[in-house]
Amino acid sequence: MSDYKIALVTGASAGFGLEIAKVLASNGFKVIAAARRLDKLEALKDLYPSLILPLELDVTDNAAVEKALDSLPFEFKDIDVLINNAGLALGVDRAQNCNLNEWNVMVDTNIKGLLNVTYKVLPSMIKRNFGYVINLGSTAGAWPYTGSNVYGATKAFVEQFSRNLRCDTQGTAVKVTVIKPGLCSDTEFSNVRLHGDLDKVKAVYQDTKAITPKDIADTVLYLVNTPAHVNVNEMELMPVCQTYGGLSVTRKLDFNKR
Ligand code: NDP
Ligand code: 8X3
Repeated sequence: MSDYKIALVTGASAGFGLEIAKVLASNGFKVIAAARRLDKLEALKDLYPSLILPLELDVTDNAAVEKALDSLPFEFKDIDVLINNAGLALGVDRAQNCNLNEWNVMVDTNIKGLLNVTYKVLPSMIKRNFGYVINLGSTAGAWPYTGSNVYGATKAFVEQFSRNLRCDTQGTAVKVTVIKPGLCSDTEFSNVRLHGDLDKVKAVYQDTKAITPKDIADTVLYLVNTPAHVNVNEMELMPVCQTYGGLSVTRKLDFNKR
């Protein structure tokens, strides 16, 4: 049984976040389940009525984050575990063909949203000398690929911010981990990224056995059960069917073409 009792999971209406909330609640956690789609969170609450607190929240709206977290009921107030999971990718085009608004949405959600929530929750953990911040990065934060441009860069931010949080929490019992998954299926991620083009979504996972939300939720469960003196800094997970790409070379590149 984990020493931690209360978790805030952002992006709990789908994918990893939904499964993390379920697994934590199944293991006795009180879970503040945050996302924009309240109906999905209410459905989650129906499964664990006394353990789930649905919280309609857009993490990009800092005023809303402040207000929501200041208004938590007493029994959910002291957040022990923060799972910064809300995030998204938009598009797979090369940078020169991208949509600036989509870049900004990724920055606002994956970087600023994560900061808004962390900024609000971390001080109480430090004050209580007790807590755990788990951030969802991605293999895309470390390993570049065509079309990853801003998405990968936001996840590189998450990775380095997590490392820097380890430095800033030094001297306290607060833990920080960044989980960096690779190819994962059974979430809405590719549907969002590919703007609902189901054929393209299907092609992403065709003939693979990708990581599932359950794999990620079990990883979180493992982390929150590590001994108090152990900090797992980073976890990079890929399905066995995925591995690193090689460096890419264009042969016979025409420098004179204008
Ligand atoms: P999903 O699209 O299935 O879920 C994303 C969740 O984030 C949803 O609950 C969504 O809820 C929430 N969300 C999005 N924007 C906001 C916002 N502005 N405010 C609050 N909540 C928001 O994606 P995954 O579960 O696959 O991904 C979860 C995390 O894991 C992301 O950070 C993603 O980058 C990362 N990741 C995913 C991988 C994958 O292949 N699936 C691999 C590596 C990392 P709602 O729309 O209701 O607000
Ligand atoms: C999601 C993994 O490979 O689609 O973060 O970028 S990938």
